[in-house]
Amino acid sequence: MHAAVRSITTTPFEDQQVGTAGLRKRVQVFKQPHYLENFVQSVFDTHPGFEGSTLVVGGDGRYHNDVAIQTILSMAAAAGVQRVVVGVDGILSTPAASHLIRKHDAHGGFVLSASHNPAGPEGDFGIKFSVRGGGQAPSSLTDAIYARSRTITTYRQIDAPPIDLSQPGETRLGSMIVLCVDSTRDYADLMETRFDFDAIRALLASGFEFAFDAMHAVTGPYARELFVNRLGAPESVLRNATPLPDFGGGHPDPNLVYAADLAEEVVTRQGLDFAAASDGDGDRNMILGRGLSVSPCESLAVIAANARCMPAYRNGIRGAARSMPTSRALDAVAAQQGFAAHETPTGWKFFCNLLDAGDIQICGEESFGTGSDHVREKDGLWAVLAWMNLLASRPGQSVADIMLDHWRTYGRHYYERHDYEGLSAEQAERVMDSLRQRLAALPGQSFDDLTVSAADEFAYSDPIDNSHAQGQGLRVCFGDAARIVLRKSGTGTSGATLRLYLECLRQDPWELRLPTQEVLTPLAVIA
Ligand code: VG1
Ligand code: CO
Repeated sequence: MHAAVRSITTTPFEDQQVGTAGLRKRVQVFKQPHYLENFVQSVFDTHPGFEGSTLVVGGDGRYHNDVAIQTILSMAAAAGVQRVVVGVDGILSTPAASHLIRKHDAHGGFVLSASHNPAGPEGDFGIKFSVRGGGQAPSSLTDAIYARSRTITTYRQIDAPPIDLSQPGETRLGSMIVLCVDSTRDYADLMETRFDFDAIRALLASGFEFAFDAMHAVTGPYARELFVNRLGAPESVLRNATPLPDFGGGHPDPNLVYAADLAEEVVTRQGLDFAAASDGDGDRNMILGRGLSVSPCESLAVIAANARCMPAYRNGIRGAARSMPTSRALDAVAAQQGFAAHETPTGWKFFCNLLDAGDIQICGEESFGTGSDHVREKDGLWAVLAWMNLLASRPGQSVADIMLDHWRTYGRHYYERHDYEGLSAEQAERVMDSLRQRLAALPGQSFDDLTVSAADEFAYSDPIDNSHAQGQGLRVCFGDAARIVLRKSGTGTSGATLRLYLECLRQDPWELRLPTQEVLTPLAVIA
């Protein structure tokens, strides 16, 4: 079928600068005529090489996903893309999309998601562009896309009716091939190469009580393929496993606030051995054990400390990385085990060069994100399987046993993040500025029994491509004992959010099981 390419005249929008993870705005903003088109064309104009190549497209299934996908398909055909790989119904989790980009050696991919932000006509929408290799576009590229979006005058589409994406199979759009795939199979195949599925199957068959909450978002079908079809668990382990365009009216952010029911069942009522949840686009994870929740910083440290139990890392790892605000629990493991520990700015894209170079195998963020070198995004279900693999390798031990053992070996980094939402940009800047002004004078000053050892504004030089990222958050260190971090969020869609991160290390045996609040309150007062 031949289809005519149409050039459509447009005018620029001024606000298409991406944040920590893609361009994220209210649905109403994305629904404006030309808004999505301008951004997508700016990508095609800025990042050459799409002609004759493969593109991956999919999203978390939220409201407006279907419409946006058809727009991108028609623009891809006009841009001369040879083949688009798209998920059935246009659905792909963020890690599954990264995997498909790698598997098909695609030139790039578009993932439509605003992660855990609420969906629906009044909710949020977003788009992330990923490059070959499956990682989100680096800042140099997103800056160029932003610059292009401010001068754009036309975009191109082809004239063709929408494509049916309800079944796997191949169709044509103009001269472009649209390959619609069931990505749950590809994804589960990848997981089978990373974990000891036999051991996990045996664990699940041994009376181990487990639940996974997909929060009505993208991971339901992936979780069914993994836990039910391949690992033999009953369907009843799945909660909220049907993706809904409005996420059931919920807020698919897997934490103790938004996954409160699951937390109450496992942590308070101690009703299950192990439970987990994931977010809107499937890249975040929450880990719960009978009677306790595992903080993401510690989950990262525990997974890295026990990497050898996973078949992929039988011989150990060369290195691991954490985002700057993530607690130094990982560093304590690295120091004892002798692997490298890297500290990068917030946002998964900063891990990608290190992963590509083989310098790190495992990485994570305090914001419920953990992952490895199997893809170039954080991966919620990967983290859940990593924990199951770990539990399977330590028969008879509970999550609580594993944590206590970990704290005895490495100490416990008590940790908390406080979010100050709904601020004006000026208010947020003023708070940042007042601390920024004081940084130089802080070292040597004492607060209670803590003395500031270093205070600075975090900047990062990428060791692989020497790119530089400045203004990545303010940090005040009290040696290894404690740390305060303050930074501005880059994922909001209205107003400004400040995040305050508090961390305190305790190593004495009697200090390993204190209430987090009790340990951190003095530090909060100092902050
Ligand atoms: C937040 C988190 C950050 C994460 C980002 C994207 O960014 O703090 O660690 O990488 O969200 O996560 P910010 O700038 O608001 O602090 V998401 O799941 O898109 O899945
Ligand atoms: Co997410």
